[in-house]
Order: sequence, then structure tokens, then C-alpha cells
Amino acid sequence: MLTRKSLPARDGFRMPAEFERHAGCWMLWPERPDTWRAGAKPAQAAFAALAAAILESEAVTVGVSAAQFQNASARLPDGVRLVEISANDAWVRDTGPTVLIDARGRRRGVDWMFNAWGGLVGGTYFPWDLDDEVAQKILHIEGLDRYRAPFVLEGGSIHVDGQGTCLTTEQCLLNPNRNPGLGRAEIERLLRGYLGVETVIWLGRGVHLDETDGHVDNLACFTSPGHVALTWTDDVRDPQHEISLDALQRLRSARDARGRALTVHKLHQPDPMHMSAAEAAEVDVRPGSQPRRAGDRLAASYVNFYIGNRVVAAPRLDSRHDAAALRTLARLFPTRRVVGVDAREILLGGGNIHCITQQIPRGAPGAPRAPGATLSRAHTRKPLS
Ligand code: KQY
Repeated sequence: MLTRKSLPARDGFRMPAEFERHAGCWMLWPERPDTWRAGAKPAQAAFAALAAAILESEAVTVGVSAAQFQNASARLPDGVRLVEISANDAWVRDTGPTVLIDARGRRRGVDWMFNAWGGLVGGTYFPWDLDDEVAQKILHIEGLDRYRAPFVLEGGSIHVDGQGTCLTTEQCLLNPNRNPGLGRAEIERLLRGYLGVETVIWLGRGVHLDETDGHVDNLACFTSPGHVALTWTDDVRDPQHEISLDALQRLRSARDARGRALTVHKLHQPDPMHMSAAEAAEVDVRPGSQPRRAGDRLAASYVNFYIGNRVVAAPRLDSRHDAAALRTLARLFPTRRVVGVDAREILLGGGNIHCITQQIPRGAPGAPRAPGATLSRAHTRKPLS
């Protein structure tokens, strides 16, 4: 694996949309007891169910600590590739690489700097040193060259349409706890350089009380070029209403990189969800980690789904709203099967399905490796093709 010193866009690479073809999907096994209640056992069951759903249509690799290897091996479905890897937690959307593709079907990955969603100013745990190495390790295992980006960014804070447009939020990307000193124009320049996009569409705030400082992947995402799903509530007294209305107005007045107006599809949010006293009591207390309290409102949204090759894995959150959300997704993804996965246990940890998955785009068969690249010694497994 080479570390490239140039810029992906200059080298002809772009980030494909999530709805383009994947070689597979990465997840990380949950274990830390100050994030996941009851020693992470309920979360592990949810992760295993999600892995099974995604495995229907693409390869799944799960990174796991040495201490949890045998447990994960017993609980995950047959067919999952297990790889021992160290991490501080299980949010591979944010700690994993963003894999790019060029016109010849070659792939390289971006390894973003990571500071646990805000570092010592609002971040959710300390330390995060192992998380910051996850992308590099995945790229080694996949045999893909790497660009180390010189700025902090999480994968959940961007969505692309694969045709030159990036969707993001001001609340996260312009937050001084990520890249103090970098303004909007500088961030846009970096997004163009590292994602190969031309147009950045800025939404304002993310989902109410989202502890990532408003990741776009909980608020809105492209479902196909020119089409965006947006979390929504009709309840004008809910703080989410104003946030989603602002996003709707911005999306309706935006043009994508190809000059198209966007069609917005509303996904009505679940009724407000809260952490129960019993659930909060089962989360370890640790100085420096995000405290969990009974009654905390959870940042619940149906937009936080994963688009696999032939399935969409979507969160089940609230029996009053699940069916409508899954029906809308079935309409938006007519060539895929929408699979509902119980997601409350993931939500209690502070994220959702999209946050714990990371797609590896499929390269062209036989696409040449980058010139001069050498396999690293860490590359001991067959890469996803
Ligand atoms: O939603 C995400 N992308 C990650 C949430 C992380 C929460 C950490 N406590």
C-alpha cells in the first residue's frame, strides 16, 4: 500500500455514490461498555442481524478486537469475514476509509483525520488514537493505496451522488471543533480535491440532538442522481420541524453538479424516542465519555440506512412509522429489497445503521493496481474484488 502525496481529483479519482456497485461492506464489532449497554450484548445481536441482511447481496467484513474474536465469530452469521483490528469503538462510517474510483476502475482510499466528533471540545470519548488508524488498516487489508487527508472529516458527514455533487451540513463541517481556521471556501476546495466533486450543497443543522454535530447521513441522502431523502416531521412544535424545513428549502433551491433541480422525498421521523432508566443504568460511566442519562432524547431518523447491492438495510425504530418509511424506501429503490433491521440498540449507542457500515466500491475486473504500488506485509487476506 502506497501513501499518495497528490490529490485524488488531480489523479482522476472520485467518490462513487453508495448506490453504485460495491465489492463489499465493512463493520466493526461493538464492545465498549460506556457506549453499548449491558456489556454490548444487545448491540452485538443488532450488528449480527444487520450483517446478515447485508450479506444477502455483498461480502461483509467485520473488524474485531482480539478479546472479542471468538465471541464475534460465534455470533456473526456464516460467511462474514472476520479480521482482527484494534479500534476505540464501532463507527466505521466515520473511522473507515472513503474508497474512490477512477475511469479505469482503479480504486484508492481517503484516510481522513479523526477526532471523535470534536476532540476535547465536544467529542464523545478520549482517546481516539486507534480509531484514527482504522482507515489505514482497512486499506492495507484491501490492498488499496491511500491518501491521508490533512483535515478532520467523518464519512457520515458527507453524501455524494457520484456525479459531482456533495451534500453536507454547516453544523458539522464548519464546526470549530473539527477544523478551526478552515472556512467554507477552504473546506469546499478540500472536498473538491479529495472527493472529486464540483458542487457542494450546504444544509444547515443536522438532526436534533445528534451527537455528531449534525452529520448529514442522519438528515438527508441521495437515493439516486437528482433525488434526495430527507428526515421530516409534520409536528411544528418538534425542534426537528424547523431544521428539516430549512433543509427542504435549501434542497429545493439547489442545483446539482449537472444543473438538475433535486426532487426531495420526505421520510417521516419516528415519534420522539428516549433512553429508558433501565437502559441508562446499563451503560458504564467513564470520565471523558459521553454520559448517558434516563430520558435522553435519541437522534432517531429513517434516513440512516445502508444501500447494498441488492438490499437496502433500513432501521426499524417505531411501529407507528416503520411501515411507511420502509414503503417509501421500497419505492425509491425499486431494484432492491428493503430489509428492516431493529435499530434501537444501535441508536442507544449514538448512531444508526449507516454509521456502523462502510461500503467498498467495486473496481473494474482486472483493473491494474496503481503503478509502483507494493503489497504491504499486513496484506494476508484475499481483498474484496
Ligand atoms: O452517528 C455516527 N456517525 C456516529 C455516532 C458516534 C457516537 C459516539 N458516541
